Order: sequence, then C-alpha cells, then structure tokens
Amino acid sequence: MSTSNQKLENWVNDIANVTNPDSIYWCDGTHDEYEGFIKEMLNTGDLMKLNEESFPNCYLHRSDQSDVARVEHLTFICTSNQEDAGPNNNWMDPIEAHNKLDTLFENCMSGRTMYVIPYCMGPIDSKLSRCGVEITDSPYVVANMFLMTRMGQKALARIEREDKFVKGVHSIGDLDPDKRFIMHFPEEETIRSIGSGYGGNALLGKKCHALRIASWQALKEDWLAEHMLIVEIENPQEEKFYVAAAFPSACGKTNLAMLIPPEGYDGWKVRTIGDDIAWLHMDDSGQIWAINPEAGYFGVVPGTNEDDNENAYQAIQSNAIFTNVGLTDNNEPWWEGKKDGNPTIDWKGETISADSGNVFAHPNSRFTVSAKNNPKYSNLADSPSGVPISAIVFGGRRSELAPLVYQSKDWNHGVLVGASVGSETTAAAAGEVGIVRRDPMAMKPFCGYNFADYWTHWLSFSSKSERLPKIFHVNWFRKNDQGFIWPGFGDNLRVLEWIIKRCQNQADAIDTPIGFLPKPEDIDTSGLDITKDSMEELFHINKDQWLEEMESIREYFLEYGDRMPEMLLDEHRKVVSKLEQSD
Ligand code: OXD
Ligand code: MN
Repeated sequence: MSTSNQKLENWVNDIANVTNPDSIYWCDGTHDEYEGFIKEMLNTGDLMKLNEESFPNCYLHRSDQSDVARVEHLTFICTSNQEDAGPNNNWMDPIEAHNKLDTLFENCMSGRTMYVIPYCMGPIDSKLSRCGVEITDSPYVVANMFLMTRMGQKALARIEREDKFVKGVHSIGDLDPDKRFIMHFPEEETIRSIGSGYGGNALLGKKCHALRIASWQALKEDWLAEHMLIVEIENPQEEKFYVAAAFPSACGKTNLAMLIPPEGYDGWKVRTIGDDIAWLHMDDSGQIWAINPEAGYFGVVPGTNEDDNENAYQAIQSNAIFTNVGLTDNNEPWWEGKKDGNPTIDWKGETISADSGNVFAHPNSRFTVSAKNNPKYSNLADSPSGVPISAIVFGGRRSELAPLVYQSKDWNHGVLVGASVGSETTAAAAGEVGIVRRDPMAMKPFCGYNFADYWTHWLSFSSKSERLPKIFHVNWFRKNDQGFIWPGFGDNLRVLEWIIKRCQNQADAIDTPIGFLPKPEDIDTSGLDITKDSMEELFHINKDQWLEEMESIREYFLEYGDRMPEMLLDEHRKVVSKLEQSD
C-alpha cells in the first residue's frame, strides 16, 4: 500500500530521509495485519501471551521502567508567539524546537521499520471527524492505534479525498528520558514525539491530536475539543439523555461512562459513547452535539473489578493489551483491587511476595481494548451526527470543600465553575501524587493554547444559543475521618438522576452563593447505607474555606494577565460577594 496523495507521499519520504528506516510499511488496518503485529511482538519479547483459557487473545507489555506515564514537563506547545501557548503550557520557539528535534530524529529509525498509520478520529463518515497520519517505529504503538482509532484503508481514502491531515511523527528513540520530548506545532498541525512509548506520549491520535491540536482547530473553527466522557442514560420512561463529563486523569471517567445502575434503579439503562474525549459542535438550532473521536479505551487497570465496575472488568477479559500489570501463578494479569488470583510477579517482571506493602501492578498500569468490547457500548458512538448533550459536568478529586453536586447559575457561571476545577494529582502523569492543583475543565495538560483564550472561547457560546447544556460540578471524593463519604461507582447514578431532572425542570434546588444545590430529599438514597449526617457533610459549604478557594482561584487567574476575559473575572467577583454576604 502507498498513497495517491502527493502531499502525504512527499511528507512520508521526507521523514524517511531524516529517520533512515530499513523499510517503510503502510498500515491497512485489517485484523490480519493486527494479528501479524502481535505475532511479531511475541517473537521479539515486546509482548507476552497471557493465559489463553481465561484471557483469550490478551497480552502483557512491560514498558521501560522510566516510561510509565505522561511527561508534562517534557510536553511543549510551539507557537510563533509565546503568548498564544499561555502560562498553562511549556513553550518553545518553533524554529528552535524543530532544530532540536531534527537532531534527535536523525537516523533514529535505522535498523527499524517505519510504520505509516492513516487514522480518522471519529466515525469515518462524520463531517465532525478529523484525520491524521502517525509515523512510528513502534509496533506496540501500531497495535494500540488499531484498538484505539479507526485506522487504515478507509481513513487513507478520506485523507486522499480531503487532502488534509494532522502530521504526527513518533519514535521511541533510545527511551532516554533526557532525550524525550512531546512537541506540538498547532500552526502547522504537526506533532513530533520522541523517547517514549507510553500511550499519552506515543499514541498520537489521543492526547496530542484529539485534544492539543484539536483544541486549537476547534478555536479556529468554532467548536470544542474536551477531556470528557460521554454517557447515555435512559430512564424508566425510555427517555434518553446524554451527559458529557470532564474529570482529570485517573479520576473515574471510564467508570462513570460504564456505570451500572444500583439496586432499586429498575428500568434505568446506562451505555457508553466515550470514556475520555468529546468533540462538541453546535448545530444551527443551538443544540450541542458530541462525538467521541476514539474507538477504544486506554484505561487505568488498578481498582477494576467485577463488583465496582463490571462493564470495564468484562471489557478486559479478552482481546486486550495490558501494560505494566503483574502476573499470577497461572499467567493471568493481576493488579491491586482485582480481588481474586494469586500474584507472584510484579510489573517489572520480578518475583515478589504478596506481603503487605508490595505492589504488583504499576499504579498507572493500563488496558487497551476496542470500545466494542464493552458490554454497554452504545451504537450511537458510531453515529455521524453524534449525540445531543443535555448536561456538562465538571469534577475533581477533592477530599474537602466541594459538595457532592451543584449546578451553575447559568452558562457563564458554569465556565467559571469549569475554569476553577482543582484536583489532587494522580499517577497518570509523572510527578508527586495527591497535591491539589488547578486543572481547568480537566484540560491543564491538554489545552493546546492559552487558557485565557480558551475561556473566552467557552464564554462566546453564551450569546449563540438559548439551548445550551446546563453545567454542573460533582465531587465523588469528599472524605471524613472514616474515608470516602460517598460510595461512588454505580451509586453515582443517584446524582446523575438529579442532574437529568434539573435539565427537565423536574427538580427543585437551593440557591447558594456557589450555585444550586439539591434539596436533601432530592437525592435518592433508598437502599444506601449512608446517614443523614453524612449527607449533610457531603453538601456542607464552609464559607471561610470557600473564600480561601476563591482567593486562590483569583490569584491563578492573575497569571493570565491582559488576555483574561473580564466576563470571567466578573463571574468570580459575583460569587465572592455572595459568599461574603452569606451567613
Ligand atoms: C489518559 C490520561 O490516559 O488522561 O486518558 O492520562
Ligand atoms: Mn484522559
């Protein structure tokens, strides 16, 4: 296979001239091809076969031990004007960045095959989808892209028709962390990544294209590319609602997208459209529609079990690639929170004992599966027009402060709520875990331009439609001295039910300085082992803590200087003054 598109052909040849591979292989995206890659990686030791009886067609990949998460400090947005990248991004001058990368990429593929992966983010026949081509020297990346995107011949045909694609070049290089860079050139719609094989750094369709480059494209073309799951909720009256929710990495997006209704919620059905990324477009009537640009899940493994998240658990029983999990004595994958099995080997391949304190799976170990493995996959994930969004939900991991749920007063206040998201850091990115940091719209690591311009873009929607989704904030992670107060997982449907009722004007709310809160009786807790006092704790607003929080948000906004939209600062002032006046 090669291409009739001259632009693509020339670009591939240019990259080959610099990287000097032994051969060039164009991926056709067929199942046979995928199997061929698996076979090859079993031979080279890049993959190990897992127990064929209990985990058919499942494989384990062990990454380099220094290459287990996204590397935000090595991720750059290279715009000609530094201000366009903003204080939220590392910036490098594009000429300097290209020079640096040209040196690192020189001959980096010699002795290796260069794979060319044409892919389409979103349903092949959707006008909301966008295409890209990833060049890589890693068969592990190709196999993951096969599961995560619509790639191969059909994507290539669309690229040839449109004559437009995002250019991504990836090489694992020599995996030296000192020579690792994930660079984005939004003005050129180009990505160059070297020195890492980890998903978020190497599967360029995902974070690099579908968020960083796409957020820039969305700014220019008037839509939104967001770090959001999309979930379909059907009530007993058979009405369907679509909710998009943004939480920082490893804060339960996959679990919420695959939620199983709790006991007593007969007649409720929950299906998944997407678990990580949503592209939102407004139609002529002012309705927002969302597509999931991905076709698979790259999910956090630890904590996945049959009791808490059965759909995710079922999804990874066959045809899955596991990265950096442990192994049991009968060659099954094992991770903390799995509940059964006898682990003997850790993610590094070392035999260890199951004494307390020993960890078998890396905390950011991952599964890669096709979305179709999910028993609750919604066919509308393939709909070219996407799904109509009723509610947008923001959330973070906050052991204090934020109530279980509240609703913003209107769209602009909702933009403030999203822009103010703070969350305790997780293992999804290299660095210290558990520190509260600002993660606006859960996009801190993924917005491909200046956050101030991004908030201005979000605010611009308020004058464009009377039919905008309602905006909410949730916090599943509030703690007291006995641990998490809210049970989470399937019980989160109790909160989504209130959200849906608010969208239908069927539930009341209490007007507070921070937003609308449910009346205590409006969250259905029947069958739940939770006391009235705990429910009160979950909704308690501590005025002093909130004033401190608002001050820290104000200081954060100041970093954005003159580009900061006055409208957002106004929203902030309104909340502060209401808090000050409250008792
Ligand atoms: C992810 C992440 O892998 O956000 O989705 O890190
Ligand atoms: Mn994510």
